[in-house]
Amino acid sequence: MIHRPLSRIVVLAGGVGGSRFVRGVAPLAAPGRTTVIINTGDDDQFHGLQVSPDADTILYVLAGLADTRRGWGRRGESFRTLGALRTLGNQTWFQLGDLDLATHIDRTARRLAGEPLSAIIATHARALGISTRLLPMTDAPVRTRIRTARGELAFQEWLVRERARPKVLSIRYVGCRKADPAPGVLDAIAAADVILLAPSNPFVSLGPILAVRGVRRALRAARAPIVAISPLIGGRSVRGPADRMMRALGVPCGPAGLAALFSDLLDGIVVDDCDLASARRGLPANVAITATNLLMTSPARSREVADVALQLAHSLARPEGERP
Ligand code: FO1
Repeated sequence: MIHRPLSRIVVLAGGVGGSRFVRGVAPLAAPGRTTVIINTGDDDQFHGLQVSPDADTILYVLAGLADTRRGWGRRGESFRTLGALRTLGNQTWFQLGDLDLATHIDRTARRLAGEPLSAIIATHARALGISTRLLPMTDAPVRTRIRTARGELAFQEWLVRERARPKVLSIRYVGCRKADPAPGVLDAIAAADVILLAPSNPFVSLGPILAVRGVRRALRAARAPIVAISPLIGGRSVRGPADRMMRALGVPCGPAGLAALFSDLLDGIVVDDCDLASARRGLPANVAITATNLLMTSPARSREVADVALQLAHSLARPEGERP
């Protein structure tokens, strides 16, 4: 079923939750009508290669190439090159599979030749037959850094090397003040009929996107309703460290805490069935709430969640003018 075929849908996304949600939105929209604005704060360099984990995860999921059980990388790949790099004395805690490496080699070569990241992601999407428009939040380098009691770490050092164990004291997005949105980002937000905040980590997936110059302002000015999908079920993140981060940073770990982080933006929120009562108690009256089973364990479940989010957003659409 195609959802309101002419609606222009913008999704802000990052991480595994983001990719699972985007896999549900894409088949419900007409080709070319969905734009995904992707977090690049997780990007880093390994073995001299430029790695963009969230862009690649979304690319592989939409192309049907992802290792969906693991949540990142490509299905059926081996790690022989990584093993050879280890033999040569390199650190290999960030696992890059042999097929995934092709993406990083090509991205790095194109970057060195002067192509911006947005053009490279568009080339990769086209090559893999993806009709959804994928935009990085910015072409400029923005890096999420995590301040912990053991010092400040790059995001992947904290998440993968340290297994998200050091307690988070604060988070910063280095470079965001100088980062302009990638070409097409602000136009897509302004032209959107529906804007969805994917069930991604609010601090390290959505936070960097909102910190890029002018993005939050553009969202506030957008005529489209903005609906967030909760990454939490019963106070726990479905995957990843969002719940621990919220607690460490003193944000209530539930729909109310999430809504507070986006209070200037939200028109609606989709929560899990088990969180409906607490959402009704804790959310401001101007945020519409709907509930469903938020576990996206299959493409069909992703479509169901996307369908609920789109229905809520369409019910909140204002035909004319800016948000009140
Ligand atoms: N996550 C891990 O937990 N361990 C890894 O070794 C790892 C490698 C990796 C390689 C490429 C890629 O695109 C993603 C990778 N991820 C890995 C996932 C990544 O660290 C995070 O899921 C995202 O950055 C969070 O959004």
